[in-house]
Amino acid sequence: MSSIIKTHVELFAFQRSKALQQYSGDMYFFTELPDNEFLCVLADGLGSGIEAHQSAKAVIDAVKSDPSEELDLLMEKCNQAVSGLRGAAVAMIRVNFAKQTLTYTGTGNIRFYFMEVTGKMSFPLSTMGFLSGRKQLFKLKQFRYQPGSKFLIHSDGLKLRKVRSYLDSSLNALHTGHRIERQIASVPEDDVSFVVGKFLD
Ligand SMILES: [Mn+2]
Repeated sequence: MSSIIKTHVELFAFQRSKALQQYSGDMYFFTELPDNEFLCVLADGLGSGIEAHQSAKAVIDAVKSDPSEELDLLMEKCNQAVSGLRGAAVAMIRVNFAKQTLTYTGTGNIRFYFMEVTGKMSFPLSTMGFLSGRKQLFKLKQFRYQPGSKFLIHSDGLKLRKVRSYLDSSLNALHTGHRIERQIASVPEDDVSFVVGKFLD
């Protein structure tokens, strides 16, 4: 569990392993980039335990090696990185704070929700399948955000009903994250991770 307040976006991130195992098959990573940008990635290695962890780590390591790369090229790098491993579902967002844009891409069973201050919620579907080293096309979806807009990105270990009710409140990211966290079993049946963000003025 961690909470980070950055200049332009407030974040809350949470992770708990299946059966509280030592190795999580989920991994997330976020970083600020030059040019007033921000990148957030969530990877869910197939299965659980150390082999799933290795796939997720390969994805995150690929991202860390060149986080400024365009999202579709970054996905292809991740795709190559899991070749020979179990594979992974991956979703990533890049935010440009100057342009107030958020770009999303994803493949496999990771969910992404974007909530505007007007109450309009978008949940672009990720590409079917998962990263396995096989050639894929990655679709990008871009949104404009405003201060107060929120996003949620989570692995399939989180079973969240009425997602809207968590994102359309005026709560900050920390309290929104705590509300979501309360829905997670103390000993989960799958690796669980999520990142919630709220854009600031
Ligand atoms: Mn999973």
